[in-house]
Amino acid sequence: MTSPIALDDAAASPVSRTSATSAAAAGAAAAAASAGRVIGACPHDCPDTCSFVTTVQDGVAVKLQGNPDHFHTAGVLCTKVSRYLERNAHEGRLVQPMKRVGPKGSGRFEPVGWDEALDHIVRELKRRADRPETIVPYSYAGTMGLVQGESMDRRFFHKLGASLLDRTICSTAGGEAFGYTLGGKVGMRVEFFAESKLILIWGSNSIGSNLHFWRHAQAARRAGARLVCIDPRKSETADKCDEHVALLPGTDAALALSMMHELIVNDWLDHAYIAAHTVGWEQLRERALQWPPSRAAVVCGVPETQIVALAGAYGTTRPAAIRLNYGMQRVHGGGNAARAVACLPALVGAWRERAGGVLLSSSGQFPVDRAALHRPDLLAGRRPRTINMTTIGDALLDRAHPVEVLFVYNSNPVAIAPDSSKVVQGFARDDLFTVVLEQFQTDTADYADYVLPATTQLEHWDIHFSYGHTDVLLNRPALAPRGEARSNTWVFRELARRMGYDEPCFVDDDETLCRAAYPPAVLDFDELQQRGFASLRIPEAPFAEGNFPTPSGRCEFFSARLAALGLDGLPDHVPNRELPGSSARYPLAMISPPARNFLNSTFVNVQSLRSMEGEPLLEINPVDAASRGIADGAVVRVFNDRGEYRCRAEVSARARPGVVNGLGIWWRKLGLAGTNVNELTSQALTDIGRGPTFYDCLVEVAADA
Ligand SMILES: Nc1nc2c(c(=O)[nH]1)N[C@H]1C(S)=C(S)[C@@H](COP(=O)(O)OP(=O)(O)OC[C@H]3O[C@@H](n4cnc5c(=O)[nH]c(N)nc54)[C@H](O)[C@@H]3O)O[C@H]1N2
Ligand SMILES: Nc1nc2c(c(=O)[nH]1)N[C@H]1C(S)=C(S)[C@@H](COP(=O)(O)OP(=O)(O)OC[C@H]3O[C@@H](n4cnc5c(=O)[nH]c(N)nc54)[C@H](O)[C@@H]3O)O[C@H]1N2
Ligand code: SF4
Ligand SMILES: [Mo]
Repeated sequence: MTSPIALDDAAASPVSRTSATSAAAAGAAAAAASAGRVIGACPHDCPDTCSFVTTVQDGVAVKLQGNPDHFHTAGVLCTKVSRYLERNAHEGRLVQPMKRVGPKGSGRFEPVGWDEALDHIVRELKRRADRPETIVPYSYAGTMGLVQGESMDRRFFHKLGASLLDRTICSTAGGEAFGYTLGGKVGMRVEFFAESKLILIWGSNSIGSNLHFWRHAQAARRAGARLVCIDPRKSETADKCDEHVALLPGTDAALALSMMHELIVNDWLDHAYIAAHTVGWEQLRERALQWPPSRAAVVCGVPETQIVALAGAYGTTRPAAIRLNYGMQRVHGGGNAARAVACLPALVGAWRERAGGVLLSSSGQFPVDRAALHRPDLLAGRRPRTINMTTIGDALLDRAHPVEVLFVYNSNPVAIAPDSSKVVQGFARDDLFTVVLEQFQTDTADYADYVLPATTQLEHWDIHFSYGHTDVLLNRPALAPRGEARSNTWVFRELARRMGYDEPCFVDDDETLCRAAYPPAVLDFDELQQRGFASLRIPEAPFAEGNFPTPSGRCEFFSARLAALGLDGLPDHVPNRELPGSSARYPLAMISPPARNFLNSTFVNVQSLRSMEGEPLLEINPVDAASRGIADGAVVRVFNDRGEYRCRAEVSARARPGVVNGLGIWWRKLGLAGTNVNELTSQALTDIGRGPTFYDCLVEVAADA
């Protein structure tokens, strides 16, 4: 693995080793191209996992394009990543280690050498040799790459005996719900949505967050399919569907149960499929019969006729497919809601065809060898405590079980974690030693004792899975690292060496880690090296004959595993903790879905993308705006007992009455008053999966005085 993949011109020109040497010298263990076209993978937390091609001239990236040879990418990148070169060359890139010189949060730092920074960090770690649990890693999917995201870092913290991190911030409610129901993050193949005749786009703004799926939905529509969007917000996707069901946030289980009611009373059921391939039908039937559409209409805040029509379409159209996304599980009952939706395809036998069923995430289909990457054996029998990343605010303020050292990478918790005022208070603790390994000076980096500069996807190796398709992608570095930036793996290798860890796994280079990610039998690594991607060999209609990866081998309407935990074995409607209409002081429900031109808090600092988003916005329905004297474009105060946040009101029918939409996770320091939407969200957890409840949040909005 020494030369870049040659697509055309690079094949003719010899690969210069000059930049490769500087890359290696900089510790990237990478052979960057000085000229040619290099195939990589988009690292972002997005279901599409695109393959991209970087054109390099004289060691400089001059073009980045979607790979036309990769079926799922189809030569197209989203607007965000088509600006990746702007991000990479950004003047704000961190290019040398820095040490804090001002108060925490002030963002005042001075440059230091790598040796000084790493030696100091190692001293702080060694000082806690008798209490390693006070050291906490904090990382998420800043890169989805298996190497830079979950390999050397995990090994290092396992050997150290640091606290474990429960990585719940996005998908555990729905993910575990699917585990209990279907057996894992498994389901339809994305490409077969193109053959469906009815597609329910449920809790997903696909045009913004899953563009390459939208392509298949459009193909289906051209062939006569009907598209229905189920979302409290009239999103860009809702605009383009045939129908929009604008339910209240957190009421999806009620909708799904009343759809089941209609399937039962009209006998739109596949009795043979239910008998052969499901568990708990009688109990589910009884539960669903308690949910006539008239009842669900009140709970969901949508017309009864719309529910009846939706159930009718689902009961009588073949093949019918559901694209579920994580937007619907960020509420108290998110796990139950995902379970209720996951039951629908089995009831109508949709799984019999490859264009029927449901897809939430495809990631469970990748046989990643996480034990080889993470090496949990390095814990050597120790069982450190686990910290839930969603409640990092409370964890940092817990004096009984102190966190003394926090090591943040691949995440921006000060911006993205709920209940920011607590998070900020925790990060501001003078007795907390914080290291932030980052590409940019984020809100989180402002609170670091040491900021360490990280490489980008154009500068390091990686290997990828996907949660929206079923191809493995390889990412080769196209460029030498900027300045003194180093890859995550380099940093943890160096820390391990300085700690005196002598296990051979701590010297694995990135190529070795790439190869360790998948068992050789499932992946043709040569093909991957040649093309940059390789498809998993998996069936087209995985559950046509049952064979669910659950304990029973069936779709588990009733989950004995949930019942054994003392939870409801059947899916139910579990209302929001902050129920719309339940509070006179805070009468509006706020959801805060992604902004189209940002990726979580990534890209907020990229000027061209920020210009497209404008300013932090709150969409509010004309009726709710009028009763509060709020004009379109006015600065408003959005508040609840947890805090307040200022942004601009957009008076718009994109918001349904009673619900306001705060778009995107802005960097606090780039917002209007130094806060963002998470100042308002709570640390309460979901029913299943210990996940966040960002969209279970009551607020009031007032014109700014
Ligand atoms: N452009 C862009 N793309 C992204 C992201 C981004 O920030 N920007 N984020 C990425 C990440 S981290 C993830 S996890 C994925 C998936 O990301 P998701 O967060 O699922 O993103 P969306 O597809 O935008 O879907 C969220 C939709 O759910 C709706 N919604 C909110 N509450 C409810 C509810 O109670 N019920 C229902 N039915 N709908 C509800 C919102 O209005 C929104 O339209 O997308 C990824 N892709
Ligand atoms: N209110 C509200 N809050 C939310 C959500 C919401 O919908 N509403 N969505 C939630 C969801 S779904 C998610 S997934 C989380 C996302 O939260 P995070 O996972 O924290 O995602 P980002 O905000 O994109 O921050 C990722 C950071 O990683 C850095 N990074 C990227 N690549 C590398 C690398 O190779 N090395 C290092 N060291 N750093 C790197 C980037 O520069 C970036 O600052 O946010 C959650 N927060
Ligand atoms: S963010 Fe998603 S759509 Fe955009 S390039 Fe990356 S994988 Fe593709
Ligand atoms: Mo996410």
